[in-house]
Amino acid sequence: MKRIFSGVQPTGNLHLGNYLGAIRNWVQLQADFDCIFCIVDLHALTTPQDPATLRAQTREVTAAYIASGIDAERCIIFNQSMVAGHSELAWLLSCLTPLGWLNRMTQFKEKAGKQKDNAGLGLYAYPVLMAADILLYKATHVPVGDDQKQHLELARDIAGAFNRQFNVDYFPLPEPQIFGAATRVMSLRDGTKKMSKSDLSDYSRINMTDDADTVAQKIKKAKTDTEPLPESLAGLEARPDAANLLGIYAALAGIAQEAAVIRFAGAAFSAFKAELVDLAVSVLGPIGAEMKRLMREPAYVDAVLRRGAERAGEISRHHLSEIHTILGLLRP
Ligand code: AQP
Repeated sequence: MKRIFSGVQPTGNLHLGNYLGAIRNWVQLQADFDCIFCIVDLHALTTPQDPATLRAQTREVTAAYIASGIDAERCIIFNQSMVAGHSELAWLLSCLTPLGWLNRMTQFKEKAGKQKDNAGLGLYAYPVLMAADILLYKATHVPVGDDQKQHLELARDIAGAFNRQFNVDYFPLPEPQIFGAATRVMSLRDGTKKMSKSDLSDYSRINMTDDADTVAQKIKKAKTDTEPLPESLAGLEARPDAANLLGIYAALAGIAQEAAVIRFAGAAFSAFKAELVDLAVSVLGPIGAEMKRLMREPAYVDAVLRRGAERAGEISRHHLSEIHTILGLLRP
């Protein structure tokens, strides 16, 4: 059985990068995999969160999954904290994880910055919780963006260490699920930085719930350079803002970036941006509208999460009982 596990943190401002780089791809996976899509609220707690906002954002991510086309019957959709097995397995795995492995994680270094001694233990141990998320369900494949590749490697190392230490073939080593046109969406204000929820400027990103006027404003103001668009892909070198906008166009249109370059070869940014606005609004408009509708029905969204947590909890309990036995934890 091929099983996918993936998740998004409910940290607000879901954006076009989250959609094109993650959620949209997951929709395609439903046909071929047994899919578990989580809202990883425990991961969100590695940075300070306001409780009421966290609850609202958890519902927002759930709404984004459903509005983007993830089928809550076919897949399991739930929030991580509803299944206690994630925290428990994270502890069990943390006892097998050498500090040296965690010390190599670049995301901790980036997020903790110079304030390393003040960063929480949770932020440091984040990759072990991520390994637990995946291994709890014995997921075989994990769709990951560039930024999470190192963490998936660690999950594989931890799975291997467990199997070796207890001389079992219990955890499958999860494979990265790579997509043909992996999309990394960059900031609209700086084509060298990834589009991010936590960027202070709302103009750096297109949010999944932005209305048509806002999308148009943001694209019009997106950073460009003074040259017309290039005639070939090679002409995008050293032009990160142009490359980003053409990449977004290509991803939204479902074409290769080279095809987008050819379509707009020699065009002025103003003409290209007008077409990009129309395309972005036509793709995101219906999804954003459906998200807003679902967010007005929290009881429905909560019911989806509860049902998902029941289904995930069943798998989790079954695996944890096997893991306890392997570890020698008595289950009288
Ligand atoms: N800019 C992006 N381009 C492509 N994919 C992206 N993802 C995030 N940003 C981009 C993918 O979205 C999924 C969920 O990400 P996450 O919520 O777990 O957190 P993140 O990767 O940390 O997202 P942000 O926006 O960058 O949040 P902050 O600002 O809080 O750090 C992942 O699959 C990710 O690859």
